[in-house]
Amino acid sequence: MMENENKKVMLSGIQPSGDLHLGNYLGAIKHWGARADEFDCYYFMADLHTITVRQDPAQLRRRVLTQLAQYIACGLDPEKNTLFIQSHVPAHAQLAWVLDCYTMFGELSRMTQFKDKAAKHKDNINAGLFTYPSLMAADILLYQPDYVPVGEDQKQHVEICRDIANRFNGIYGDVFKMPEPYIPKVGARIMSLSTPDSKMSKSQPEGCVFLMDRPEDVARKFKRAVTDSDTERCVRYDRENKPGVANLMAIYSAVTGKSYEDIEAEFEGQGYGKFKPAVGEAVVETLRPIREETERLLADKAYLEGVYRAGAERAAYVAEKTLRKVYKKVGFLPR
Ligand code: ATP
Ligand code: LTN
Repeated sequence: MMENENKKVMLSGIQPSGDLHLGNYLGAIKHWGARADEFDCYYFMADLHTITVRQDPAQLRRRVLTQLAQYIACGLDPEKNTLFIQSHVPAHAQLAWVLDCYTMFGELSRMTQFKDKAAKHKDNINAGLFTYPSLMAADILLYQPDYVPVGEDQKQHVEICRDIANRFNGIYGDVFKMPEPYIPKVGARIMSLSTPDSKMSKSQPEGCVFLMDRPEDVARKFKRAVTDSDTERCVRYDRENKPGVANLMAIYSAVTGKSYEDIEAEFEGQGYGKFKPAVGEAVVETLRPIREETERLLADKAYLEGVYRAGAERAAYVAEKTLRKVYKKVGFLPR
């Protein structure tokens, strides 16, 4: 049903390093399910990546399962998308090792995420944190995808993946297909509600709206959202001078489908007092069915187990095929 030679392939993953938030939804997951009939789709929980930062084992297990339930609740139908857990498919770690040997120290040193995380976790700058991009390249290249839908911050990792694939193909012929990052026009970079100059992120819970937040908490976070100290106080899109308002407009546009011009017209002459609760209300209504469906799914562990087992089996079939080809190309003697 799912594997079809003629269909284009789409693949992405998210680390279960915290609870999913509005940025993850609007920048990534929301766009994954939309093309499920047209594409052969693979979406996974990147648990191997998550241990680059210390995790509590029980929390990690809980988050992986919650994230799977959230993928489904956000509209990813397990019948149409292959949903799986990265550590269930050993080919990811196996190809990552091979690709490590085709990835340069210098290019890894330039990765923004590595520099940020190394600065944040000074006591644990481990080798995995440094080689994170070659594991991500393995995740991608195993499935020969056409598109990798991610938020803006992951673009650099998809680019290094292309560099690694190019280098490998240059030596061994056309082994890997060249993947394209697929970055949404609206929602690719949702900013924190409390500090609109930094991106909304689970590691900064304050200005972050989690998918499982109660409606009253979501509403409160929007009412308190930092707007701008300009005297004009009107709803107008100006990313540079009014980053707080621009961010709220991006969120409102992403959840309602309204253009920035429509939004400016809707709140003309009304100031921020009306605008902020309206954005909050629209987000509450977007998140309500997702939260309720996640809770329902989490109560049915047997169903979730069935989904991730079937997903791992389908994913491993495709991944192992690519891995065998790579092993042969580099000269490993078959067993
Ligand atoms: P971190 O704790 O590392 O900051 P995060 O909250 O940024 O984590 P990731 O797991 O790195 O989340 O990202 C998962 C996906 O969601 C990626 O495709 C990423 O580009 C996207 N994403 C994350 N944050 C945002 C955001 N604020 N706006 C839009 N997309 C985002
Ligand atoms: N680094 C990504 C998660 C990730 C990923 C991938 C995304 C791991 N492997 C492969 C796309 C394709 C992040 O969201 N931080």
